[in-house]
This record gives sequence, C-alpha cells and structure tokens, in this order.
Amino acid sequence: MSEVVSYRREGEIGVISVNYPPVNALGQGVREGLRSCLREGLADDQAKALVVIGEGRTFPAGADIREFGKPPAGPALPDVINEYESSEKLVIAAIHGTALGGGLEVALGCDYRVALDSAKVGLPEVKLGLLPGAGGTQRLPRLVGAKAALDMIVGGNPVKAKNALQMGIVDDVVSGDLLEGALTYARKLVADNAPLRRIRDLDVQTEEADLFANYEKSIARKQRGFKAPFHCIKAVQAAVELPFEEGMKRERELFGELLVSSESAAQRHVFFAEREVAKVPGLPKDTPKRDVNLAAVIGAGTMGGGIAMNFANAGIPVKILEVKEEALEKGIAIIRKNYENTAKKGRLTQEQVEQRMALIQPTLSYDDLSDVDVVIEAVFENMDVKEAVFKELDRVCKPGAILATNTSTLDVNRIASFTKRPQDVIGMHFFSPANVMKLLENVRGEKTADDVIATVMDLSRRIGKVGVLVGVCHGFVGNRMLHKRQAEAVQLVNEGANPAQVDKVLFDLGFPMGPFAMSDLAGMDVGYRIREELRKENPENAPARNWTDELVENGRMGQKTQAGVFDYKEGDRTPVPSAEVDKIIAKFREDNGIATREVTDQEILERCMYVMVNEGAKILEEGIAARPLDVDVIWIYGYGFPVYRGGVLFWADQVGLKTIHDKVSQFHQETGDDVWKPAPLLEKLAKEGKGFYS
Ligand code: TC6
Repeated sequence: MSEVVSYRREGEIGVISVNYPPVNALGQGVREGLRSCLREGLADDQAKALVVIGEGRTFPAGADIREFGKPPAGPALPDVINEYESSEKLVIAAIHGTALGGGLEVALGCDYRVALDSAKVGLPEVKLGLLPGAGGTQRLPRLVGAKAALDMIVGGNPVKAKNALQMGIVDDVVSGDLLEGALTYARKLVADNAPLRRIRDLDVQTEEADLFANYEKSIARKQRGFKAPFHCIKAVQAAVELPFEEGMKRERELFGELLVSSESAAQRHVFFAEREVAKVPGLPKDTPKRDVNLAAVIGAGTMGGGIAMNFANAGIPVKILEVKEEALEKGIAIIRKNYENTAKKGRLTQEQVEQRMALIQPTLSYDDLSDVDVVIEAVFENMDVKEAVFKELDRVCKPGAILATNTSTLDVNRIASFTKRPQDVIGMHFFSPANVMKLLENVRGEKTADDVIATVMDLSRRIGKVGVLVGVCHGFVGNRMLHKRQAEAVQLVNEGANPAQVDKVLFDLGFPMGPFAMSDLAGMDVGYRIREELRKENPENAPARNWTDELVENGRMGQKTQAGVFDYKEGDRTPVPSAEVDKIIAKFREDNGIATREVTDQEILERCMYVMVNEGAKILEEGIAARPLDVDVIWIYGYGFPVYRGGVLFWADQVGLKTIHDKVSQFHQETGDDVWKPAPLLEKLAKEGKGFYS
C-alpha cells in the first residue's frame, strides 16, 4: 500500500484517505495509492460503500504540476478515475478545501459528492495552459449542461459549495465534521439501496444551437494569444457530439497538444514563479513579522486613494491624510465613487461599500498617525516634499512603525536618511490604478531591517498583491527596463518607423497595448517635465530633444487631451493614427537632418525587446532583482506581459540568448550607445549556451 493513501473501515463504510501535504496533489504515489485502496475497499466484504477524503487542508487540489513535462509514470489519472467510476460499490467523495482540476475529476468519477460548506470546486487547468485531461471535459457537461461546463472550464474559476449544490455538482453540503457528514450520507445511501450513478452514462444537454461557435467568438478578444481556452471549447464540444469513450479520446489528444505547448510551459512557470517571489533569498522563513492592524496613507490623490482602498478591501482600517480639507474631501469622494461603480456592476453590495468606507478614516493632522503600524507616503515626486513628509512621520509615528514610500523614481536610501530610523523605511511601489494592478515592487533600502521586509512581503499578500522585492536604482526593475524600451521606440520612429507600426509589433507579441498607446494613457507631459528639468539642471548630460517633446508643446498630452501620439474620439480609448502627428514627426526629422529608411517589424521587435533583456541582465548582475523570476513576475503583473510567454526573461530563453546577444552586440557596434553594451551576464550565458533559467 502507498504511504500517502490509506484504507480503513468505519463500520460498514470503507474510507480511502489521501495524505500528501500540502495540497494532496495527485502525484504518482497518490494515483497508485488511490487505485490500490479502491481495490482493497472492493475486496473488503464488510464495506458496503466507500468514501474518498483528503486529510489536512484540502481534497486533492489537482494533478501534481511538478510532474508535467517529465516522463509519465503510471497509473494514469484517467485510468484510476475510470476504475472508480466502474466500481460495483457506491463511492462517495467527501470534499473540503479546494477540489480542483484532477481532484474534482476524481470526485466526478465517484457516484455521489458531499462537500463541506466552506469548500470550493473547480477546473482551473486553463490557467496553466491546459484542459481537464482526466475526463473533466466529458463528465462535467453531462452533469451540469454544456454551457455551465464551458463557463467553469474555460473561465477556470472555482465555485463555492452552495453554488455547486445548486448546479448539481455536489449532492449534499454539510457543516462541522466532514467525515461524519459523509459517513452519514453513505450509510443512508446504503440503507436506501441507492443505485450506482455513473456520470458517463448520463446524456449531455445543450441549450443553444451555435453554442460553441458563439462561445469562441465571445472569448476571442480577452483570450487573444492563449491556446488552452479554445482547446477547452473543442473538448466540451466533443462531449456533446461524440459517445463517451470517443470524447475521452478526443480530450486526451487535445490535452496532449497543450501539455507540450510553449504556452502551457510558460503558464506553469508563472504559477511557480508567483509563489517563489514570496520567498526572499537570504531571508530566513522564520524571520519575525511586525503586527499590522492599522495603516495610514499620506496623500489622497489618485495613487493614495487607490492604495487606501487596498487596505479597506482587506478589512484593515486605514487613515488617509491630506493637508488641505478640500483635497481630502475630493479624494474621499473619488474612493466612494469607485466603490459605488463596483456596486453598480453587482460586484459589491451597498452594505459592503459602507463597510469599506467606514474603514477609511480621513485626517488632516499628522498627530493622528501616532498609533499606525504602517504608513505609505504617496505625495508628489519631489525630494523636498518627501523630506518634509518623512521628518513629520519620524516625529509622530510610534517606534517600530513601518515607514514606506510609494516613490517610483526617487532614491529610497535618501528618503530613509531623513528619519532617525532608516531600518524602518522601505519602498512600496504600487502600480496605477493602485486598487487594480496586482504588482507591488517592495524596495529594500541599504538599511531596511529584515523583519520590515518580511512584514511588507506578507502584507502585500494580505492586501491582494503580488509583492516582489527589489533593490534601489533609478526606476527599480520595471520602469528601468520600460524606459529603455520607450527610448528605443521613440528612436525607431526617428529612423523611419511610424508609431502605429511600433505599437502593433508589441501588441502582436501579446502586450495589452504598444509603447505609444501606453504613454498616451499615462500622460506624455510627465516624462516631458522630467526631461525639461534635466535639461535645465544638467544640459551636458540631458536627454536630447525628440519628436515627443514637440507633441507635448503642441498640446498633445495623451488621452486626457484626446490627442497624444494618437488621436482619441470623445469617450473612446481606441488610438487612431494622426495626420497631425505624422507632420510633426516629418518636420522634426527634416529640422534635425534625419534621413529615414524602411524599418522592418523584426527590427522593431528586436530593438524594443532585446534592449529590455540586456537591461534585465544588468539588473540581475547588480542584484537589484535576486532572480530572473522576480523580473518576469514584475513584467507580467505590472505591465501585462503575456502570461503565455512566461515573462521577458523566460521569453528570452525561448528566443535563445546567443541570438539575442549577437544582435545586442551588433546594435552596440552600429550605434556606440551604452544601452546596447552587452551585459556581462548575457555575454557569459550566451557563450555557455545557457539561458537565464538553465
Ligand atoms: C490538473 O489537475 C490536470 C489534470 C489532468 C491530468 C491528466 N501541484 O498556492 P499555495 C503547491 S492541473 C503541485 O501557496 P494556497 C504550491 O506550489 C492542476 N504543487 O497555497 C505551494 O508550494 P510551496 C489543477 C502544488 O493555500 C503549496 O502547494 N489544479 C499544486 O494559497 C501551497 O500552494 C490547480 O491548478 C499542484 N497542483 O492555495 C490548482 N498546487 O509551499 C493549483 C499547489 O513549495 N493550486 N501546489 O510554495 C492552487 O490554485 C492553490 O495552490 C490552492 C492553495 C488553491 C490549491
């Protein structure tokens, strides 16, 4: 018998129990154990029915993802499930925690399902670039109908026990002791002489004639570039159109295609990377954490308001400070409006809106901050302003309070030096809109204490963010790489590309928008002002004037003026190429004696992406990011880099670092520009035939 699955009997019911922490994933040992324990239960004359249950925190939460990509080791999950479904004794799944993927598929191979009221069930394989390959696409539609099955399989989101009961996925919901509830249920079935109930024998219902074609159309935009959602639809269609056995065969084929796809490899990489970023190298797991029960945000502007909402959403009371009453009232009104809008869409009740608003306490006085555990400054990006704020915080905050800055460009070490407690100062760089974007770059200063880092990384998770620890440098990881790409995009237009062409190349790679649509969204005046400051302060080293300066000087600031690199119609965010911009660019080239040439899409891709890869390598060398996966998670959650490409550096490995290095060297020779000087790490890996991850 396998160690991870055991069989015992409770009266007339046999119990098959899975114990494979942390999530009872269906690795080879578990599959083997499930099969041998089933056989034991079937051979046990005293057992009238069998219950399958998970120990610890959950019913199996899916196949063991770490096994994908390795040579398969039997027994295969579909075969194990088939044995359960073919059992001559009733089998009841007892579900708690999260019965996901292969876990739910095991439960669907049972005759009946009993769930704890707190349980969730789902088929999230699509999020790993896969489909439920152990019969889920064939059995679920037979149980809930094709449309509901598509929603669960293509959407990948779990449903709560109560909803699962309504849908017919589970047959009973119990509270308290799950095993007791499942045994009672099983005894009743035995007493009632309940029949076997094999899902494979059920007919599948389709409600709509063109269901599958329409479904495909409805997800086309949102799922652009992903392969798995479309394969999921095909598999469910097979459940409707083919007999069970043939449907299973079709599911297997489609699953096999996904398993070896680059999209799934990338999505599985992201799954583990997202969990790995929380583990900071060199920071022991048992590093103590400070208590955070009360927070504060300085500044009620767009950023400050968004940050405060994160705390309220997580149930953590938060004070929000402004110096002027009018600005405070305006900020609070915007937060309320945001919540009301969410409520209008049905995602919050009015009661929840009020609960969240009640957690946000406006204040005009720094003295009110004497009891907060963490404070995040989100004021204007100017060192003098930051100095004043941090001196005040140093004066009023209690010892041990964490003092965080949301700066995106300024030196966190300098900010820390304005206080007498630099060990308590850290950067927490939120991305706009701060209540929506999942990334949080946590910036460790030279003197930041370990327990402050541990607390802030944990706090990131509590407020629903993916926190990534980075070091101090201009732009940290994300914006430092972004600025290099932006400069390259501007330069490509100088040389003859047009903005729409540049944007299309990056959109086609999978970004939600191109560099110029992005700068229009952010507002072009911000960068312009920074460049102008630099030109005044340090004309020798200042950035040269470029065509985007001319746009801003012509009143084209971006979406907010309905004119930036592109034109925008009122109330419409679609970028439209602009004849006026073409003229401004042409004049700029003429005035500066720039001869244009044809720029190919391939060159655009190489220059915009390889410059980021080279910079990423420098960031790793300097220790600003600890691992390639930190860089990748930042690009996925902060800038919408396509998950199915795994992150900038994961993507670079697929292209091949030698290819990238050779191009980077060529661009360096051609331009003499330092940005193209190959990073020694890139050079070394390319020479050794390695990737960032190998
Ligand atoms: C499938 O089933 C396909 C079937 C077809 C077969 C033919 N495998 O997320 P947490 C690890 S595809 C291996 O921090 P939570 C995780 O890496 C699968 N490992 O905890 C972490 O390890 P660490 C379909 C797994 O409470 C630890 O467990 N299923 C797996 O926030 C704790 O995880 C899914 O896609 C796994 N399947 O959330 C479900 N799952 O401690 C994926 C977790 O070394 N899992 N680990 O870092 C989840 O969504 C969540 O983990 C959770 C628990 C909701 C189960």
